[in-house]
This record gives sequence, structure tokens and C-alpha cells, in this order.
Amino acid sequence: MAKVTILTTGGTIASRPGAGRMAHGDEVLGTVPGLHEAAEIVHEEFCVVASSQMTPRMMFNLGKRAGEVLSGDVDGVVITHGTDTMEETVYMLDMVVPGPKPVVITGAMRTAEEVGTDGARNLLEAVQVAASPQARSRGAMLVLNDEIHLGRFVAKVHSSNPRAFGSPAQGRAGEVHGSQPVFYVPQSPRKPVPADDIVTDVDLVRLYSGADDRLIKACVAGGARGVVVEVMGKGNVPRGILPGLDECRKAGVPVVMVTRCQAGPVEIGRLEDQFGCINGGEMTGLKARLRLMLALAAAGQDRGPERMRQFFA
Ligand code: DAS
Repeated sequence: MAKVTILTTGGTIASRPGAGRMAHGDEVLGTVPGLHEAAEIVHEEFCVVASSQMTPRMMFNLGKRAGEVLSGDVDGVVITHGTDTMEETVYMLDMVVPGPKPVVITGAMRTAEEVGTDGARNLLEAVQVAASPQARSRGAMLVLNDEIHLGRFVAKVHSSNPRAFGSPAQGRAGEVHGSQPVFYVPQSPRKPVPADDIVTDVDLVRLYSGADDRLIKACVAGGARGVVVEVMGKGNVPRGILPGLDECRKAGVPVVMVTRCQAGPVEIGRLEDQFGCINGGEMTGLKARLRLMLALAAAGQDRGPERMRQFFA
């Protein structure tokens, strides 16, 4: 039987509003019929919080812990987590956890006290995926509502529906049929960013019609060590932000650009040449921000555009 370690962190899957509290992980696991038939389970509580209270540093530490667990006699790791920031944590896991063993995050859109509660099924399916040899070498995954999504692409797309996640860039990576994962995309190993720490002072600015440079300048004035800008379409920006980009360049604050669209790459050659901006590739601003935190730590003192581009290639 496969060995799966479950790290619990809180979220709606642990919420018990009727009792006015959030349950500890052992109580969450106790609500799942068939869990111990799916794998040999070890449980470890990482924290008990709503995911709005998760920070990038907590996500990083969670990833490091998952990596430590996976270096032992374990086949896979499952993490229970609130859904609100799950798309960020799963991408952090994707960048931090080395090796081919599955790491799977899951949660619930309905508490255990609600009609149609989804937590128990989601957790069971996450364990079934983590226990499967088919799930190796696929990066960190999110399992919810019978769907499997890759951490690189997944986003929360609905605030209340149990089908709360989507992967706009490529669709779901697979589904759980019965008790078995079925994958629609080929294996693709994780490529961890070689960072022993993170630099958390990274801000995210979304461009909108008529935007000027006030927010970007406020980031620099507020001590940001890096800024991610979600640009329009394939890479267009209102002229009003250009002085802000120049200020970043002069202050040595790397600016990473991704699209504000749900999916797609950007072409920012002119902004790269003029202001040293970095093309973040095809990912959301939320994910690019976490990647920049790791890149800044991994880069050490050399945070010039050429060096930083290596982490987004
Ligand atoms: N309770 C919210 C959270 O912790 C939502 C959820 O888990 O679905 O993210």
C-alpha cells in the first residue's frame, strides 16, 4: 500500500461554523470514509488558519516541509488548505519541492456541516492521486471536484461553486475516475527554483485604462524589492506608467511583466530595452510575484535584468 503524508493547514475543509471554530487536522481526516483504504496515512498539522492568513513565507516553509517529508519513505504528500489562496500555495510548492513524487493540494468549498459538503471526497481523491505512480513527475497538483489541475496554470475562477478552479491556459490536466487518476497531459518534471529563502517585499500592480505611475512609484517608495506588472493584452501599457518604470530601473527594482488576461504570453521588447523589464512568460501576476520572491533570493546581490531573466526563461 502506498504511503501518503497529509499536512493540514485549515481552510473551509476544516471549518465548523456551527461549533464556532476550525477543526484540527485529525478531526478533518476523521470525516473521510475510505481514507485508510486508499493509502497508509501519516498526519502532520502545519497550521490551522483560513488561507487569507497564509503568507508567502508560510507557503515557502510548507514547501520546504513537504520536500523534507518526500525525501523519506513516503510515496506522496497531500496538503489540505483554504481555497482562497490555494492557487498561490500550489505554485510555491511547484517551485520549491524537488523530485518526482506527487505533491497534491486540496480543500473544500462547503464546510462539513453543509448539505452537499465536498471536503471528504476532495481529500479522498487527493490521496488517491498522491498514491498513484501515474501522478509522478507532474509538478505540484490541485485536486478538487474530481478535477486535477497543474500548479503552474490553475486559478480560482469561482467564489462559491464547488467547481471553483480552472486552468485557463491549458484546461485541466486530468480527472479522478472512480478511485484512479486519469491524465490528459504528458508528465513534465518540476524544475525547482534554487532558493534557500524568499524575498517577500514584492508588489503586484494591475494596469487599467488610464493608469498612471502612482502605484508603481508607491511600490518603490514603500520599499518593494521587486514589482510585477500585469500589462494589457500581449504587452501594451498606458504611457502614464513609463516614468514609474524608469524610477524602478534607477532604483534597481526588477519589474516583471505578465498579461492581465487569463492566459497567454507577452511581448515587451521595447520595455525590456528601455527600462530593463523582464518578460514573465505565460503565468498570472499572482504566480509571477511568488516566482520573483524566490528569484530575488536565489540571485543574491546580482539582481540586474540579465540575471533575473534566467529565472523566468
Ligand atoms: N475559508 C476560505 C479559505 O480559507 C475559503 C475556502 O477554504 O474555501 O480560503
